[in-house]
Amino acid sequence: MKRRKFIKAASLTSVGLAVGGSLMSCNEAVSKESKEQNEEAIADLKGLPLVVATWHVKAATAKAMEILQTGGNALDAVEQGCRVEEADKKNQTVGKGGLPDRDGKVTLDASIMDKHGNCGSVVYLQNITHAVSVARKVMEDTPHVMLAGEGAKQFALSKGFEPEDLLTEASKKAWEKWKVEAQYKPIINIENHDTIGLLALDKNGDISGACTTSGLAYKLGGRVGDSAIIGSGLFIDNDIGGCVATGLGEEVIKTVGSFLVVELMRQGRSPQQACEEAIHRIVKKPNSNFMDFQVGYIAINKKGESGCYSIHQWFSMTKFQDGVNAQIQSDYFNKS
Ligand code: SD4
Repeated sequence: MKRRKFIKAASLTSVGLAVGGSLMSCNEAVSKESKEQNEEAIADLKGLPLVVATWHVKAATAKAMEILQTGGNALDAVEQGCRVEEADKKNQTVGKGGLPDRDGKVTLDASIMDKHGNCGSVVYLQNITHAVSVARKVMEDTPHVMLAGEGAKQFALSKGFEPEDLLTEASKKAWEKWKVEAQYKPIINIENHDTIGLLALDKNGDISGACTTSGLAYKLGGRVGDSAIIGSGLFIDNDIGGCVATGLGEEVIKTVGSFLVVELMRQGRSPQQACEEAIHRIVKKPNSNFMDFQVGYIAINKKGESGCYSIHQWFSMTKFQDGVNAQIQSDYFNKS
């Protein structure tokens, strides 16, 4: 809203200047009003640029902020931020080093969405570390939104991505230990990193988002989660704001969570209120077994406000704004 005012004010001012001095004096009142609108709009943009991410990923938000501060746009920022975690072998939930499915295969889901509402995603991608960059290529270089499995891999190779073995020794060991009992149970995450979702608002007030994951550890072969499903794991509307999800993807998909959060913001809720309502939709379902799983949302709006909320304790958001890169513990539903 305010940015539109700013653009309108700026264009009104330039029209006034273009038509010369005499008209300018006739338009003095308009110019004064425009100047005030202009100042008001600039004041509103003080919290920009802004980067938020799911979990404790300060290196990723720092990278994204560096991109924004050196002239990059929100789309470049979210992609580069995600790549930091994808390359980190110690992060066993994303990219290289991700925990495998029950057959020992590391399969990745990722998505990206820009200020125009363009989007790209990959699901069940194997042997390529930077799934988020493949998703961006799908968005920019194909007429499609989503590529899956072998097709996604062949597409990535055709774009020059290097094939790699993503199963690290540590993840292989964890899988072998899991195989002893081979019980599938989603784990309520109390660690400080997991699927990474990143949202950025750049200096122009434009929003982009991205999400990347190796999905649930020891999932069934072929399983796809929410992270690459536009509207579930990620949604951006540049007029309103953006949202990304983490946690049990099946529950996010069933409620089209990120789209819901953005629509709630469109109806006037703050990012915090919208995230809370989207979590309530999950836990208040009849027969919800929410005690057994975690879901968390983070969201931002055009004003540079942000929010986060989860079902259980220990979800966190990393936020880089006004020179401060900080981990923020999320409020949560289950206080029992
Ligand atoms: C999925 N949402 O594949 C992802 C996993 C995740 O925190 O976010 N874990 O369901």
